[in-house]
Amino acid sequence: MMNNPPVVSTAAPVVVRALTRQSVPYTPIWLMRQAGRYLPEYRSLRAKAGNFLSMCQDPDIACEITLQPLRRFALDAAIIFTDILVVPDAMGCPVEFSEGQGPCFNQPIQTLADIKQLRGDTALDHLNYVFEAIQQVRVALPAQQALIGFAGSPWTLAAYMIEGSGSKDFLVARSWIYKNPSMLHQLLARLTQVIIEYLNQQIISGADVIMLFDTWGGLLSSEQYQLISLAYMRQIIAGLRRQQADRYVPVIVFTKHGGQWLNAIATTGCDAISLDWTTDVATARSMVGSRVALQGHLDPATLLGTRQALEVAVRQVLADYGDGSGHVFNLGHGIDRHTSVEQVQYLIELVKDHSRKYHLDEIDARS
Ligand code: 1CP
Repeated sequence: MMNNPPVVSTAAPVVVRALTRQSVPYTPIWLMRQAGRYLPEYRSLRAKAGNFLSMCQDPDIACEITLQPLRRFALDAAIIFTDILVVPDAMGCPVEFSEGQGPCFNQPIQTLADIKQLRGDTALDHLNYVFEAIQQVRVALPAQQALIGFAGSPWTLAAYMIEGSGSKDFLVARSWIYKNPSMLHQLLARLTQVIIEYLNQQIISGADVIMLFDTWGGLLSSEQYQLISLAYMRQIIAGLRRQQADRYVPVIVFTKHGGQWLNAIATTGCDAISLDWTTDVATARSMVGSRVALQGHLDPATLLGTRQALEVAVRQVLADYGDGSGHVFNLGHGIDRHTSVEQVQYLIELVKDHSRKYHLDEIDARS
């Protein structure tokens, strides 16, 4: 079955056009975690600001960091500088980012009372700094470059709130599926409502694209993935006001290690699926056909290898997708902090140089 793609203006950013499978002259590119510690200008701002969360909460700084990678590289999109964990924080479950230790919740969710105490409607009042930063970036960004807004999936956020920190397997959070299923679903439902309003407000503030980061969906069994993660992402997508008066805002879903569930993800109503590095683009395309666009999947480790190996890998990803629109070049996960800026520069040149030949028919069709 083919979904009818929404009609998007030819003046829309290239990334928006690719995500809605409209013709584009080349494959656009942006990179997960493109703002961050591999950039010297980020490190120097971070050293001055001291604290990661306070950088997110200052719209001027968040705007500046969002734009840093776009000043250096010919990227086709910016992603707003914030974190998925600002949402639990705004709901009254405070998060701290301590140096070298990752995120930490000092009062993890343990009881039904903890869930009932979380802010619902009023959580958004504590996220104004995100909306202000989005407005500032949208004003500063050229029209052809898209601004990506985002949120964590309800399951991914719940996993941190229950576990209290990052984890390899989130065993405490997963044990709730079998110990406290009704409490877990109440938490997921509450998060879902807040995320819908949060993302709609990002759209109103100027986000051109929305991405859902379901980083820990891949830890679930196939059955539980549908019930605990996908069902709530489906509700979120249904609740988003994607069609604005003057523009359409596509939605991307990223479930890390979700390669076996691409068909199910394609039924959520999303416009695109982001692939991690374990699911190649050709396999993904054969699974989902042209129902949704694809993003990803270059292994972030290729940026730590030789230039030759990077070129081979980039050409492979482009050839795997093949002719036509519907692909946004990206990594399979975030850039590693030890990546060199030269290698990122080279990656972007390679994609620009080698992708045009896959879009020749589209250019002919338009002229
Ligand atoms: O300077 C620092 O020490 C902070 C490092 C850092 C950065 C740069 C963190 C802490 N978050 C961020 C920004 C961020 N986080 C962005 C915007 C920047 C960009 O993409 O250019 C985004 C989209 C995120 C999203 C995010 N945060 C996710 C989902 C995507 C993913 O990477 O899977 C997750 C899981 C987080 C939690 C988080 N925040 C920070 C860290 C180190 C982590 C991961 C912790 C863990 O492993 O559990």
